[in-house]
Amino acid sequence: MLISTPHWLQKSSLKSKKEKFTITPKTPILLQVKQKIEVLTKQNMPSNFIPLPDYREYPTDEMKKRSTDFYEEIKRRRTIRDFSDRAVPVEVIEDAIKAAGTAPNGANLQPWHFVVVSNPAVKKKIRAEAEKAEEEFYHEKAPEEWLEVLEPLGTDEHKPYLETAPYLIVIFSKNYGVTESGEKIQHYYVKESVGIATGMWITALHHSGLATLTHTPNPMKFLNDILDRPSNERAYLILVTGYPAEDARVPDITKKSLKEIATFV
Ligand code: IYR
Repeated sequence: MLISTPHWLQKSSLKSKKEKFTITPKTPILLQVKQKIEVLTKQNMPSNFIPLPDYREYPTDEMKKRSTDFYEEIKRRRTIRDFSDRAVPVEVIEDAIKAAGTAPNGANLQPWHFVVVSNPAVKKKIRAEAEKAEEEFYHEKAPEEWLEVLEPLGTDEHKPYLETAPYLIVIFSKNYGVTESGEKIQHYYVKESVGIATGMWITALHHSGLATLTHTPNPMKFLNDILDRPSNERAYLILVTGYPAEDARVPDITKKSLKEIATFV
C-alpha cells in the first residue's frame, strides 16, 4: 500500500547535508521508515526519539495572514503602570505560566521558578522593599544619563501598582539545580532561557487580554527572603499583572521600524 510521505520523513526535515536520504512518493511507507531509522542510527540520534507530533504547516497565503495577524495583535501590547484592582481568573495566570514553561531553554533543564503573589500582606511587603530600592536608585545610584532616558516613561520610586494589581508574579532563574540528595546540577544559558520564557509569558498574558509591567527593582535579593526561595534562585523580574485601570495612560512612544532593527543578507 502506498500512502503519502509524512512530514517527519520529508527531506526538508533532515538537516545534515551529508545524508543521502531521498524520498520517492512511490517508495512503500515501511521501506521509508526503515531508511529513516538507518539515517537516524548513523546520526547517533537516541532511539527513543518520536516523530514531530504537533507541527502544522499552513498554505502560504494562510501563513502570511497569520504572521500579519500576530504582528497586529502583539503590537497592541503596552507596558502599563496604572492597574485596576479587578480580580483576574487564576486559570489565565496558570495557563500563561504553562505557556512560558514550553520555552526553548538550555539542555531542557528548565531553569526557572514562578511565584504567584496575590496575598495583600505579601504584596505590601514587596512594595515596601521595592520602593526602598527604587528610592536609592532614583536619588543616589542612577547616573544622569540613565535618568534622562527614563524621563519620557515617567517612572519614579513610587510603585503603588505593586499593591493595586491583583497579581505580582516573580520569575526566578535557577542558577543551578539541586537533586533531592543535595547534589548540584549545572545549568546552561540560564539568562537566555529565562529571558525567552519571559517573552513567551508576557505574550501569553497579552493574548488573554491582560496587561503587564516588567518590574526590576535593583537589587532584588529581598524577593528571596520575602518569598522564601533558596539561594540557587535569583529573581529575574516581577511581572505585575492585571487589567489596566479605566483611566490608564501610557507614554506616547514608538517602536523602531523593520529597517532599523533588521538586516537581510
Ligand atoms: N527599575 C526602575 C527604573 C527603570 C529602569 C528601566 I531600564 C526601565 O525601563 C524602567 C524603569 C523602576 O522600575 O522605576
